[in-house]
Amino acid sequence: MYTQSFNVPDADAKPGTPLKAVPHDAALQAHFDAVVDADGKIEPRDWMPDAYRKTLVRQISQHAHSEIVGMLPEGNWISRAPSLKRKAILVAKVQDEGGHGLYLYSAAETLGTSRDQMFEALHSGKAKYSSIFNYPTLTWADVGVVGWLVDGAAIMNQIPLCRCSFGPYARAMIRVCKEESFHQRQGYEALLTMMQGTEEQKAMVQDAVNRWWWKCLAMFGPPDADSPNSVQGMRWGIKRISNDDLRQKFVDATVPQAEVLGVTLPDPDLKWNEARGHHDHGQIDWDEFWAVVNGDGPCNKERLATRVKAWNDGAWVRDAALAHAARQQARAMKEAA
Ligand code: BYC
Repeated sequence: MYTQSFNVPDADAKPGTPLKAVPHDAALQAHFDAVVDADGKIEPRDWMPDAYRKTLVRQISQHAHSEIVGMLPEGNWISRAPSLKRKAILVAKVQDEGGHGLYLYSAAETLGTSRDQMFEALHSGKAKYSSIFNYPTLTWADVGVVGWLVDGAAIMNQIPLCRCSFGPYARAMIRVCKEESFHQRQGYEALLTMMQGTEEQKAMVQDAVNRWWWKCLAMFGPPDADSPNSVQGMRWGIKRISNDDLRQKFVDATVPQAEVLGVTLPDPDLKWNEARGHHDHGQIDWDEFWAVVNGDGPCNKERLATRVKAWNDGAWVRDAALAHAARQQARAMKEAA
């Protein structure tokens, strides 16, 4: 056996068991199903159905794009942060998001898609990224609210992904979630400080909450009944909790935080339902969500143009790094000869 890619499945596969010689696809499929059913991990070297690979590339690359585009609304406030402390925190947070993008692009690359292909899809407008980053950050309070609510929603969605059936994605998410937790707390703490300030500052926080709340609820994706990818994603152990259930968990977790903060969540229908043991909430505007996903949000064009410009402006760095690597390789070969 020369490489792991020639490995094939055991008859009684256990999670993490290396594959051995494979006579036909049915055995491969059976091994894959057994690993997934046993909550094991599928690794890049393992056989996997094409549709599983495609779904992962779709989700992980969309996720990576979201992290990179997600640097923009907050990055926009770095030069205007109100103190050195807030600036240092914000710089660290935005850098973290860039790092998350890089782990995720690396995880997607293990599935055989190149980074150039993924960037091409983003820059040409073919690829999706989270709807939430197509809204503007109008005031300093938006930076706090993005940390509290957007990162809070991201954590809710991403903690189950730490148990995703695809090993590289699951492992990347463990570190991402730890960092997201710091992001959420720094946002909440910044808002707590503002809520102890002047009436103007309090009004600024409430205004930001009013503008972001519904967008954050939509972030979890369409209702389960209208989510074409959910059933298969859950069958494959990629998604562990449905869009609606995650949204509900987010609402239930956020209501008491809003009370401590002293803000009102802008939904007259938001109330505790004793029978369900959850909060009921009002209707999300799905027409707006789909308009934004399809390119018609307030900032879609600006976000994409900024990414494309950053890519073009960075061409000389990539060229220089490649030239340097080629020279080093040539020197190493000469020395070895
Ligand atoms: N925005 O069948 P569904 C972050 C699309 S990073 C845009 O439910 P699925 C952060 C969906 O892609 C946040 N599109 O799909 C970063 C699908 O279209 P395609 C990003 C959305 O995949 C920096 C169609 O709607 N997090 O938080 O089963 C700073 C039908 O949906 C959205 C991730 O990417 C949306 N909100 O479930 C701060 C997490 N929702 O692809 C914070 C990983 C749905 O069929 N991704 N669509 O053309 C996931 O968990 C899942 O992909 C989703 C959607 C829950 C997002």
